[in-house]
Amino acid sequence: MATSKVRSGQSQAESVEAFSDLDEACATGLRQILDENGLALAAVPTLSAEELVRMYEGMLRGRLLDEHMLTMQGQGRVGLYLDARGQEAGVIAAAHALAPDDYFVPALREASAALYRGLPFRTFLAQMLGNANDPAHGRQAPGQVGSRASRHVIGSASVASQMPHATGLAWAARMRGEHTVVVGFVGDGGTSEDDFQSGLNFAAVFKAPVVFVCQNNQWAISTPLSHQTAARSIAIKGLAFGVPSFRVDGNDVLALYAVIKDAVDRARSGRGPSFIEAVTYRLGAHGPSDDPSRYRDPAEAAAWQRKDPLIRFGIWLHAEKILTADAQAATRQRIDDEIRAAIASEEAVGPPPTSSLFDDVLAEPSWLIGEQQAEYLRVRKRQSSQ
Ligand SMILES: Cc1ncc(C[n+]2csc(CCOP(=O)(O)OP(=O)(O)O)c2C)c(N)n1
Repeated sequence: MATSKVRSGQSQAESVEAFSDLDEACATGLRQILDENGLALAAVPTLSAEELVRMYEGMLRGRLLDEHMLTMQGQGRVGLYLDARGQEAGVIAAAHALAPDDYFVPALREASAALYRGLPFRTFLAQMLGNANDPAHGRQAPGQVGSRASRHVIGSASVASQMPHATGLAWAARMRGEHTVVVGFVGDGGTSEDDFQSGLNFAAVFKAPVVFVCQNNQWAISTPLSHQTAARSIAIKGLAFGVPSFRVDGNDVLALYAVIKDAVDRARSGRGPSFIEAVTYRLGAHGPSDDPSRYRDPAEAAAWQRKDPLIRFGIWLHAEKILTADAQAATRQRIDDEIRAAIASEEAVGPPPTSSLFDDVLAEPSWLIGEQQAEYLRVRKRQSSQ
């Protein structure tokens, strides 16, 4: 960011801290590489064909997974699930920009990043189902997945709590002398929370190696963006904290990757945080109890459907002869088969043993937990003999 210099003898309060026209343009314009018809308008970031195909597969896996999970949720086979249909580009661009040791701190809809970064599909499902294979023994809040090995922090339903969490992780890594970068997600609704400001401010002041991505999907349940903020953009808020901030087409995975990768590199080299607004749309409902037809115009959703990030990327990959339309259809079938097989296997696994309720509660077993466990088992035994 371009800021005017503080002259010697002048306090920071007296100085004129300004951001440049370029900073403002980056935070209020719309960075785009692929247009809505899948045509490249600007230089494509350096990515091998293999990487591009992997990113496409990651987005497609997220989409298909969402469709299966929503069906299962409707049938009462999984608990709460919040989907990311239409928002896959930001999730996969960020996941691809990170190194394996970096951390991903999801908001509500970024579970497919965990799969992209190595969480086995069956473990993901075990967590969704809370079955005996679930490393958390079914105790995790519904719909929240996490992976220590893949450094995907378990989701928190508390909106915007991810901002201070991401900053804290990044700051801790910095204090330990590690080169770890953290990406933290937030929604447009989350930007009205205090945690948004605390996270950004601390990261900016202490140059924490963190990249914040706001999935501006236009709606926070039934609150439209126009009721969320009167600011010219969401990204421009970052400039007030002294954070380089960018507004990007959130359905353009190439533009998002380019901007997020730059931000990750900046963070890793000690140049502090960045803030990226991904302008996208929540194609589906907020969650299972929400009916968007009550508050939004179906024409709006239809217009965004035409900007679908997967279709756009698919058209470009086909035109570049990286992945033909037939190969895309075959990929869809293969991933769908994988998902169906994993669901069948994990649904056949029973619930965790009831005794596991008492495992890992405390580092050292206590007499109190022991007493509770004995009482619980006594009651269970009596009930099963009745
Ligand atoms: C601190 C807090 N306040 C309110 C809620 C209730 N709530 C759940 S989701 C949501 C809207 C979130 O909107 P946004 O941040 O834009 O994310 P999106 O759902 O669009 O992905 C709200 C208000 C909550 N979970 N946490």
